[in-house]
Amino acid sequence: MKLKWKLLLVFVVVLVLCTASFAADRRIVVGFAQIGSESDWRVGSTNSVRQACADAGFELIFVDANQMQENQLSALRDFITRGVDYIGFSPVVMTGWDQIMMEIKDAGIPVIMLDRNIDMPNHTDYYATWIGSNFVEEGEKSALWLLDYLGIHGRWGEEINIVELQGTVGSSPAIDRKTGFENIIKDHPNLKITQSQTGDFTTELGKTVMESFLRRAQSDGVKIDVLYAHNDGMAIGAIQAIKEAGLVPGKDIIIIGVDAVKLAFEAILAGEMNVTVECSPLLGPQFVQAIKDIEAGETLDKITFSIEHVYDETLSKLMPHRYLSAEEHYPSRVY
Ligand code: GZL
Repeated sequence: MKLKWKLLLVFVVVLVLCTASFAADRRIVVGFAQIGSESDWRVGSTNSVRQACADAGFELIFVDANQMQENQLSALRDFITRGVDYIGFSPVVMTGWDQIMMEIKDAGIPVIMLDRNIDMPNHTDYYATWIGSNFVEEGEKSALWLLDYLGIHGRWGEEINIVELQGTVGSSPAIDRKTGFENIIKDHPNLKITQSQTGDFTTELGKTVMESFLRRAQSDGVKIDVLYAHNDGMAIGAIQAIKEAGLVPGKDIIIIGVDAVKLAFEAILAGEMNVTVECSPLLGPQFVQAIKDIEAGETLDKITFSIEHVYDETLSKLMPHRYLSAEEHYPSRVY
């Protein structure tokens, strides 16, 4: 073989080895635009993402948007400017992302949606996958639990007045949890939502709005039988308001929450709350795995649901195939 071909062969081999070495040593940079720290659930979500990225050796640029869309938008634009390898993102509300998602796509940066979702034309074209919970199912589970609970307490068919603490207005969990709950109660005209207002997923506003629900119920002479709170944080705030009004939460008013945070388990064990429908924030490992799969050249499913349960201390004793014991599972809770 002529010398020049030998030299060319050596050059190519060296180039391939250097490329392979660079690729193996390249540290993946991830930009994550988190909603905020409005609830224990959100803190659990943040901890899960941080831990999973640290375990994977990724460089994480993390932004807490304090529940403000403009902060998330500026974080996403900064990620483009910095040329991150991947973007993770849990949108505070569903709309207002069209322009930035097109800019991210033009920049060729894969997006992994976590937890909440966006609403724009052909939205699945703008992210590699969405990982989270089925919020409609969580709303349906909440209403089905209530039907089972009323049934075993001989209150089937009784006129039941429900007040609803909605999550952040315009967010996918608030929209879908309301839809799911109403999907079930629409077939039971004795179950009525008499008052419904956002508590923005916070304990403080949940208490304030529950105080207004109680005042109005007293002035209208329309008692409250059930509280359906779109997250446990608001339910905890409402429990404080109910106790300050001289009523017994969990007995005078049935308390339904969503998330399955530790404080909800503690309230259930104290008899002040009746049920919590799990919505797992522990999505960090699935988030990292999605990045690794993309690195390996795989095409991801557009939706990855997490597995979730319903915890109480009443129906779980009678229907263990459908409901789990809060007492039994409390020690293993991590958020
Ligand atoms: C649900 C998540 C919600 C939680 C709230 O996936 O987006 O936001 O239910 C949190 O606790 O604030």
